[in-house]
Amino acid sequence: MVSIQSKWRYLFMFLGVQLVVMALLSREGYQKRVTYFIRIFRKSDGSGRNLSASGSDVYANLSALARAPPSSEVMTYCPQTSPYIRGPIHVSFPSGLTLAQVQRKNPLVVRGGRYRPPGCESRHRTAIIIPHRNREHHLKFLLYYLHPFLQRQQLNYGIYIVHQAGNYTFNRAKLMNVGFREAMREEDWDCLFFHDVDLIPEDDRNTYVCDANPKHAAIAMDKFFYKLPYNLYFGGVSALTPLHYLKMNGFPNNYWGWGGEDDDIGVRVSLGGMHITRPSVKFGRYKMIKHKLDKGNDINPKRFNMLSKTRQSWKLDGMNTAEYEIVSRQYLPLYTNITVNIGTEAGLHVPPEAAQPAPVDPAKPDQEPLVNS
Ligand code: UDH
Ligand code: NGS
Repeated sequence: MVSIQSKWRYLFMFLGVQLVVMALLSREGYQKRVTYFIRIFRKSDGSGRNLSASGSDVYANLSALARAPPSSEVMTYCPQTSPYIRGPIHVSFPSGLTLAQVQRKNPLVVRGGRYRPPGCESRHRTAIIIPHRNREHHLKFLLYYLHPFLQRQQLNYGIYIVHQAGNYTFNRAKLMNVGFREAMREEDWDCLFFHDVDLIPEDDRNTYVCDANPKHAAIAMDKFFYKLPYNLYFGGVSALTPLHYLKMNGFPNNYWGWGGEDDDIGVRVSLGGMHITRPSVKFGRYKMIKHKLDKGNDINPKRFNMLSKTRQSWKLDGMNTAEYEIVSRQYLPLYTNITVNIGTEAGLHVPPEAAQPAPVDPAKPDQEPLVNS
């Protein structure tokens, strides 16, 4: 038999335990942990959409742009800040997306992937340069997001894909030199964005215009937990004016394979008497389409040695020595496709079978690209 006295004792003990639990729950640290777990559960709704990444549909207000009043005789400049900017963008990668769909969703984009705001004169002329080979699946998603993103910013823009011909080792920086020269041949662009094909901007306040100094735009990528991986990082997406580009003698031509070329470009910024600027971590957010190292883009074993010599080499290798041959130039509905022969490490006219590509890294035997959609 339990006496009335001991019943009270149990009741007080029970209330005491509850009090302790409540005190713990109300502590800030605990609340944070609870919120963290709630977020994990909210991440997946079963449809595959990432609900933790809030943000609006990048096409939400595009019809308003198309309805902008027709230009009067004298075009006035667009406002300093575009009224169509909305902030965070929801980014996901639905399967089955086609280029024809992207084209239909962007009726104001014309031949070669060009656009001008319909109702006003843009204050900025921006060329997007995308080094490319064998990443059509990524390109489709980038175009899907980039076109409306740039239109929201009321830019006069053009998108250039610089496609490396052949199977020889990939050379990202040299393709950008080609993109710079070929884009400038066509139009007096005042800003060039050098843009990896697999990076999708997640906030349209990250404006695609140039700063007084070279700008590193991809400051916060999801793969680096939305933080800069290291202070001098200049990879992914960067923006330079033609003057910046020439001051640093463009980009190096001799980084064949993966790694180091972006660090070399970062060093060139300071060697050219400039410094790197960046948008805020809140705006410069990017989602990367996941993949592995590509076939033909093995890790460059010479990169550290080359990086140690940038100070001596930058004036001898760059825009002033970029040798290439344009294979074709196609003005497609959503972009200008420039296919280029950039040669091999042995030179422009040495047949690829005679030139030896960089050896495969034994630590990376699996070179098959893997794409998530
Ligand atoms: N690119 C291509 N085709 C290729 C290789 C590269 O189009 O075959 C372009 C593309 O625009 C890409 C960019 O070059 O976004 C940069 O190449 P990358 O995506 O391979 O480099 P990133 O550093 O990713 O972004 C590499 C992932 C594996 C790194 C392993 C080494 N630690
Ligand atoms: C550095 C590379 C950069 C590269 C960065 C991020 O180590 O080219 O990592 O790489 N520099 C050298 O190798 C010298 S990532 O995590 O994106 O694969 O961009």
